[in-house]
Order: sequence, then C-alpha cells, then structure tokens
Amino acid sequence: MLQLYWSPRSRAFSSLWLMEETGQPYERVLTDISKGAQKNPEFLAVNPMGKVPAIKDGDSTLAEAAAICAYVAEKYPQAKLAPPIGDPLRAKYLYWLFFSPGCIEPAMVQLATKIEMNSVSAGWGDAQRVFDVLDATLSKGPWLLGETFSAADVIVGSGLNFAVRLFKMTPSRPSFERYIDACTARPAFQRATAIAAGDRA
Ligand SMILES: N[C@@H](CCC(=O)N[C@@H](CS)C(=O)NCC(=O)O)C(=O)O
Repeated sequence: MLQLYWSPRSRAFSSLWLMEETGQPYERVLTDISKGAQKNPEFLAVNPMGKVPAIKDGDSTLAEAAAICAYVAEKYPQAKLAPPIGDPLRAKYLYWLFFSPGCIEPAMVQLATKIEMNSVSAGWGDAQRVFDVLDATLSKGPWLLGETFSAADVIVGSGLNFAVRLFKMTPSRPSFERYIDACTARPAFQRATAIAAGDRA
C-alpha cells in the first residue's frame, strides 16, 4: 500500500487532500517536523531533503508535493485527477501543476520576505505578475481547467488556502476567495482537514 509521510501544519496537507480525493487506501506515516522526525535516517532514506510530504510506493520513493500530485493522479486514473495524454486540457493541467512550485511558491516567499529581484531574470517574474495571471484564470473558474477539477487544483488550492486564508501572507482577491471556498467545500478537503487536526485516525 502507498505510504504517505506527513506532518500536521505543513505542505503535506496537499498530499492528504490528494489521497482523500482518490478514494484509494493509503497508509499515513506521521513524521512530526515539530519533533525533528524528518531528521530520522529512515525518513531521510525516503526523502534526503528531510521534508514532508513524501511517499513510498513499493520500491519507489518520491517527494515534492507537486510531483506527488502528478504521480498519484497517474497511478489512479479512475479518480480523474489528470486529463489523460491526448486530452486538450492536459497542456493547461501541466502548466498549473508546474506553475505552483515554479511561480506561486516563490511569489509568496517574495511577498513574505520583501526580497527585491530583477523580474526579468527571476523565473516567476514578480508577485504582482504571478497573482494577476492566477486571478485571470480563477475569475473564470470554477477550477483551473474550467469545469474540470484536477490535481493541479489540489496543489494550487492548498497553497492559496494556507497563504491567503490561514497565514494571510498573500493579499486576497475576490477570485481567490471564491476558489478557496470551492476547494474547502470538497468532502475530500474536509476529510483531510479532520485528519490533519487529529480528529480522524
Ligand atoms: N518543495 C517541497 C517543500 C516541502 C517543505 O518545505 N516542507 C516543510 C514543511 S511545510 C518541511 O518538511 N520542513 C522540515 C524541514 O525542512 O526540516 C514541496 O513542495 O514538497
């Protein structure tokens, strides 16, 4: 069975939500980063970066939340979390899956740290540009791919929920509020929230 290494109050929430969306069985391996569990040799063998989330699936190990989205969506095609190869929506899906760690995350960090960068050479440009691009797509919605929910929404939606709503690191916009409401209303999101809070085994 696929094992998910996770910690409360961390980016591993996206993987919890993802696994709950699949409806497939998985084993949660609590790796509490507040207690230093990410430094254990057994965990470092799974992710030498010592960061959650990470997964183990048979002999394969994988980390990076967006990569886990791609892997799990492919492993369980019946969950319809990724447009299949050949589907016209696949290009948009891949774009948003990579845009999240490649542009949204650094833009959030830039806002939080106020680091000035040359926006021509910074891969994400600047925070204003990133959030304008996201806003334009989310204003159409309901999901990043239009009517089709995908694993890209799991990675982008969980990041926005943390940065905009929970930690207020990123200024909100009406489209972000509507989108976060849609994400948090999903039963799988709510199950993941209960698990992360310790309300569900
Ligand atoms: N790029 C990674 C970032 C993961 C990450 O930074 N996880 C944090 C928790 S949110 C962590 O495990 N920190 C523990 C540490 O660095 O010691 C991803 O997207 O999965």
